[in-house]
Amino acid sequence: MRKKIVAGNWKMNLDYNEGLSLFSEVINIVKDEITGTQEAIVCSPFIHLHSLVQLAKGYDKVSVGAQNAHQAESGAYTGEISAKQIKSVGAQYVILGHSERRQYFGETNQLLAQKTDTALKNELKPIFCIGETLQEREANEHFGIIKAQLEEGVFHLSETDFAKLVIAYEPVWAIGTGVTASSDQAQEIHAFIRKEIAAKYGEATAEATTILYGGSCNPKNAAELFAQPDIDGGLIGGASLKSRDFADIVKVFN
Ligand code: 3PY
Repeated sequence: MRKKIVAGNWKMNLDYNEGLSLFSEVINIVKDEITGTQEAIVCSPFIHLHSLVQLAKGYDKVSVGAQNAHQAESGAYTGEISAKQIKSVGAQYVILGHSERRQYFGETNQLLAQKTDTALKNELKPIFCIGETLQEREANEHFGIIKAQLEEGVFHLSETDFAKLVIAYEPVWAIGTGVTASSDQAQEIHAFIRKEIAAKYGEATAEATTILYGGSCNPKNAAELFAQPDIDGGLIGGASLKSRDFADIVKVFN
């Protein structure tokens, strides 16, 4: 059975102490609630990573991730952070290709392919985000856009490396807008993503790939979304900043 994951994306929120308090609260609420093949991940700003990893020790179903990493191994890239540095503090995951990175920092599928390679080389597991804009959906281009994001971003990987990824479908029109894709709309795209993975890597890999839904996912809509056969959890924005809300979403799988 593939792994169910609820991952929080704190984005550029919370100072150091606020982050530690929130994470401690989250662990306290969810520690006994995570069962079976389920995992809770918190993707924090870089300043929190080391401390969160320390707090998560002993809770093997709670992991920590970053929200971005540079494509180079190291070097003169002022203000950037490498996959190796993230790995060195014990984080296990990294979000790559979030639509805010694509939109505000010009990240392309080609750049994200390089970032994915470097993250994997440094034993970080990418949570690779894909999703269409409102204009692309209205122009009925969403399937083509998703296919290109997969083909150009991650389908160059070997089957073994691809199996280390988590895919997150985040329709751009649902991010930070309060608008959520309906469970039918999300399921339709998740099934499409799984079909594309099957065509490239075979049924077994497709069946084993965790595909998360992201975009205004909250305690009210999570149960219906996660009940869909191809939705294996969520990448949670705003609701991950409130311990109760995040914990309630984690508990959906119980
Ligand atoms: C959102 O829910 O807004 C997100 O962007 C999650 O990554």
